Amino acid sequence: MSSSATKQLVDVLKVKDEIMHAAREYLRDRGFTEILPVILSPITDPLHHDTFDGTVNFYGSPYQLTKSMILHKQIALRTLPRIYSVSPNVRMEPAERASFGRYLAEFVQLDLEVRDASRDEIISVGEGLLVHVLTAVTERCPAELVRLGRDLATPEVPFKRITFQEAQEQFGKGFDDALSASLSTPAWVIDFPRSVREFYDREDPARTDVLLDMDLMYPEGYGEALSGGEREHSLPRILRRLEQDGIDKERFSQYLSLVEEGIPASAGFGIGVERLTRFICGLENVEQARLFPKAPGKVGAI
Ligand code: ASN
Repeated sequence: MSSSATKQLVDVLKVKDEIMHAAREYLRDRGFTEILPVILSPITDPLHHDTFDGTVNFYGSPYQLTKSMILHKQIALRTLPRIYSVSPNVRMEPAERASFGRYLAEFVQLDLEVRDASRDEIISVGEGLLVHVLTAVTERCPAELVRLGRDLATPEVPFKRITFQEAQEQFGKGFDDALSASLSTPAWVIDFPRSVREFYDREDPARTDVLLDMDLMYPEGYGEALSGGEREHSLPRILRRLEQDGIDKERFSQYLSLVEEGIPASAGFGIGVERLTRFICGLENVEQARLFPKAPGKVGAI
């Protein structure tokens, strides 16, 4: 690595450290408890897009590397009302995605969930968290930001909202990049159609093809920041959604037994730590946001 790249990495890692410190500070002040991440489990997020599964032979049983902690977050809320985890995720995306500059095959999500929360409440947690982190980094890392050439503005809340349908009408299919490039402050995309998201995102009772979920988009073309929403928690609705998605319910048998016993209603989101670092530091590629990056398809990285 060149000495200028090494110097940049030192600043980026300092900013990332401050991001995590500020995020933990914000969540702890609002009654969240940090839970330790799950790395191996017979169940994980099925995701809606292509990834190759990371399967480990766990004493003769296939266990998967975590793709997101969503199902464990729902179960954890049986024990604690407001939780978050700094959760390593492995998503072996198709190799072409490395060229987009925002995918890592191994990344970390700050993944949170709140019992009995609505989407609006969780949207305010997301806005407050981002504003707190941006303010803290601006105050505590001024020299690093100057060296990185980044002049950050703290956005005003509430952030603008646009529905999935409006975004598609204005920016076309796969609108993320065009929408993000058009923004000068972060904005929410809400109301995704059921067909493009996972079985755990809750349907709007008034419009069953629309989900009570959301993504946050960064401005300036940095793309998606986070995904989340309200969750399905009733067994019959979850079983119906699994069937509609053509997913064999046996794959989730341990989860479904716990849902049958009862899991609470909830809402939450997961925000990608490296993407947040990339946005705050103004980096070209998310691979510059961590030590030991593993980009899709790039075999050999340690
Ligand atoms: N962590 C996200 C959520 O809470 C799910 C994901 O990353 N697929 O909704």
